[in-house]
Amino acid sequence: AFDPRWWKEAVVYQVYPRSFCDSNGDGIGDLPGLTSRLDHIRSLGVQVIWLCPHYDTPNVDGGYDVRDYRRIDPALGTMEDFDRLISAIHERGMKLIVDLVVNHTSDQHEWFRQARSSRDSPYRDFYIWRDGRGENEPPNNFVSVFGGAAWSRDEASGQYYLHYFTPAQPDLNWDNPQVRQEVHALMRFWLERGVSGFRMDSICLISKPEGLPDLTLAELENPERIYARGPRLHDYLRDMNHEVLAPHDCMSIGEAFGVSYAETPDFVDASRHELDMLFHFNIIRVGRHDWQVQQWTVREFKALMREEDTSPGPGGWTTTFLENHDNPRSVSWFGDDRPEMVAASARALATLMLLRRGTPFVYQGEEIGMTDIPFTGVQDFEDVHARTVWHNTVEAGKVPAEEVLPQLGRISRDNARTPMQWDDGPQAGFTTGTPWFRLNPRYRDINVARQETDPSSVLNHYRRLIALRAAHRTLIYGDFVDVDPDHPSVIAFTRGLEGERFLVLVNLCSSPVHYILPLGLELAEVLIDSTGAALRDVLPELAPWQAGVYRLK
Ligand code: ISL
Ligand code: CA
Repeated sequence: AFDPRWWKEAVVYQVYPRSFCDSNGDGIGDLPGLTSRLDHIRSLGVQVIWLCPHYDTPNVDGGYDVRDYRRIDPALGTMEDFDRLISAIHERGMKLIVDLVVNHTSDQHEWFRQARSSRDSPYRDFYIWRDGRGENEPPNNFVSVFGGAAWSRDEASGQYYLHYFTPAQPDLNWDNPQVRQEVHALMRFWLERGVSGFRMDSICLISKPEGLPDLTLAELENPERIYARGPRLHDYLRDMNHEVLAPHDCMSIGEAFGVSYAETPDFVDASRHELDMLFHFNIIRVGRHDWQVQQWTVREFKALMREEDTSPGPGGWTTTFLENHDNPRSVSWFGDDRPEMVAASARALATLMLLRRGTPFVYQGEEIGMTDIPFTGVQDFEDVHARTVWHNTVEAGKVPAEEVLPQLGRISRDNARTPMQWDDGPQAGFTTGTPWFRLNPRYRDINVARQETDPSSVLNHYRRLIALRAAHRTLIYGDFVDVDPDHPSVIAFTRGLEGERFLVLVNLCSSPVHYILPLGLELAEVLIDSTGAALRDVLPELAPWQAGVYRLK
């Protein structure tokens, strides 16, 4: 038995608007630019677009610092541009969801300006203020997610305010009912303008720990685990669902930063009336702890896929993704981005990402296998997280630059934020001006135009996979079984529903592998094979990064 929903069947395409397409030559991607490229998105077969923050912002953190929730960032366009974008999306039979950034606002938001103007301001209690403990010591030892203290002292009143991210992103006080009402109202504002749901930024952090006690040394290792366990979190989510989401046929995805797999059903089980899905970061963060890069294995990756699959419980649903605007390019992290392997490994990753159980999220550029960019020094980083890490490690004299730079280069969020590579012309077709952030030099080889005409390109592989998923309910709702948990480089899982069974097979390494199917499995038909192999040639020799989906007997 399964519970069909449009948002389970959809594939979502994530747009980071500043880096997608520039329409007016100022070097910054914008809403008209996105509108002009909708046919590309539509051609993938996706039904939903997730737009990263489009709100008025001083842009300290890529728009995740909102100054006005009801205004469009003038760098991205006007409200008319937004309305035109929505209509053009609807004309093509697609829907739009937007980012909801309400754990914090910008310090330039009118509420915060009022709040900091005096202790008696009616907005004071919109944020979290405390006296320090003694001279120059913050109220407790909370650390920011980006590193450093989570408190900043406001000179005017001498009190500290809490910020889980940068000091320019003060956290809202959700315990104040007025704050919750304001958030509900702004959500309705966008729903009434035609959006079909929200990706909720840092949403699990909104309820703050009771009494704000110090973190223990162990807790300081992963402070988000404590931040995501506020006592009233589920009350606030249920309230939001009841007040805002339930009356609309919309979709909601919460960023599960800090939430464990075991806790997932509490958020997404349909009977809870909270959220539809979560984004867990265990898979995308395999092989790293904050900025530190570690070894990882395919076995470990498969174990996470299994846990992720069961995490929502029988009454819930999950997401599947290998990229977003906060992480390196998947082909550089999980794949092999050398020129001779980049396309094959991007096809392999697409196959396992799109055919797992869950709503898939494709990040702009992932569909052509865009790669990480080279960094030569700290001056190359735009990412406020990378710069904060540098400040707290190298500049603080704690870790040598030679150790930090290569790791930061690999994890920097900048890797995902270089301009979209449309063609091999000037500025990759992204802008006629000077791009706000440097282009990846590999755009001459890796671009949409070039892949358009090549049937075996990464782009066309995405299109085939998405069409296949849409054509088979089994690939959407069917169960997920990892049939070979122990193999060191091959991922083999089945999807089954009502007697039909498919096998997804992916060789996750750059060498050929001699592979025998687990006992009892026999291929009956090739639906998609990245090497174009015919049924009798698929096995036993798997080519480097060979990937496919096959009907089983
Ligand atoms: O990307 C991270 C660190 O580089 C994550 O720890 C990230 O901060 C976390 O997943 C929350 O991310 C979201 O909220 C942040 C914003 O900077 C991210 O871009 C956003 O996705 C604060 O709004
Ligand atoms: Ca522009």
